[in-house]
This record gives sequence, C-alpha cells and structure tokens, in this order.
Amino acid sequence: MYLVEAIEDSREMGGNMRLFVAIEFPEEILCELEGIQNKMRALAGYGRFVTKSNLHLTLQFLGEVSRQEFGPIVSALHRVAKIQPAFSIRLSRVGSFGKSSPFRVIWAGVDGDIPRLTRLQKDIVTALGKVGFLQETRPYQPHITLGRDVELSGKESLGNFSRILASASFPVKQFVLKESKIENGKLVYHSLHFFRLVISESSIL
Ligand code: 2AM
Repeated sequence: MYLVEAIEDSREMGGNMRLFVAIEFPEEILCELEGIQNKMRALAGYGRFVTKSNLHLTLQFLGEVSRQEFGPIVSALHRVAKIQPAFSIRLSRVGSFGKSSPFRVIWAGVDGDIPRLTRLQKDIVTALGKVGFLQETRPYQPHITLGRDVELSGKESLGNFSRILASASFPVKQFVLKESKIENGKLVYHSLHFFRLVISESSIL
C-alpha cells in the first residue's frame, strides 16, 4: 500500500494509525529465521509464531498516531537518516523473554556493528521525542520476535537453536516506518516510508 492510500485509509478509520520504526531483512535472512521457527514449531507443544513477512527488528514503537502527527514523524526520521551511516549486523543467538516454558517471547538477537545500531535507535528516539513521542524507559534490547507463548519441553534448550544459526553479516542500508493493522483477522504490517542511511567510504558493509 502506498503512503497516500494509507493516510486516506486511516482517515476513514477515524484518523489513527498504529506505527513503529523497524529494520527489515534480506530474503536469505528471513528464510534462515523461518527455518529456525519451523524446527521450533516441530518441537513445540504450543506457540504463536510470527509469519515470515512480519519478521523485523523494531527500533521504536510509536503506538496510535494521528494524521496530523504523521508529517512531523516522517520529517524527523528523514533528519536522522540523512546523518546516520549504513552498517552491518548478523544474527547472533536465540533467546527468550521469560525464563521457562512456555516462553513469553522467543527471539533472535543480533551482533555485529551494535554501536551503530544503538546510535541509530537512540537518535530516532531523540528525534521522535522532539515531536512529542515519549521515550521507552526500559533499556533497548534489539531482538527479532520469532514466537510468543512458546511451549518447549526442557530438552530442547534455546542454545540448540542458537547453534544452527549461520552467522553471515548483512548490510542495513535503510530503516522503515511501518503500520500495524488487523486485516481479515490477520496481523499485517505495511511499509509506509523507507529512510535510506548514508553510504560513504567509512561505512563498513
Ligand atoms: P515485540 O516483537 O517485542 O512484541 C510491532 O508491534 C512491533 O513493535 C513489535 O516488534 C513489537 O515488539 C514492538 N513493540 C514495542 N513495544 C510495543 C508495545 N507496547 N505494543 C506493541 N508492540 C510493541
């Protein structure tokens, strides 16, 4: 869906959109994450797994946003992208929020150029803070949610899934403003706007 359609659509829905800022992954990384999910699904008694097209790394969750706030958000994100360099990350390990089964959230973590990822996230939070969005008080924990409420018997430790992650680096050349919607009973994320990062000789990709 294009930006104008999304805004017009939101006007019909009463004006609010549920937005977040995220990093998306190349197809081979999505396939790798899906492979892990499939192995986990085969072993799990229960779990709500994120569909491949919805896998992402959140930089900031904005929640409900009015039409009037949309323009300032896009401008603020452009200002950040204009001065932030592209960088590389890779999948690191599989972990969880919640210590035991059923795990509240099972995620894939990232490593690589974490200082640049953290800088980008902080700058986005600061820029959006200036246009009225409160900062999350919890420290930022970059993660890709793979599944929620996942029931795994004790034998399949999360470490086993970490060991099957191949750790090829991939470049992060842009971030995206996304809208979260329920359509026909399904959670879908639409990309509304892409923000290209600076690619210079100093970008280590
Ligand atoms: P999660 O994957 O850890 O649930 C879209 O909902 C994205 O925004 C998800 O990646 C989600 O993170 C993140 N997010 C952060 N805070 C949220 C909140 N309060 N409600 C819903 N999603 C949130």
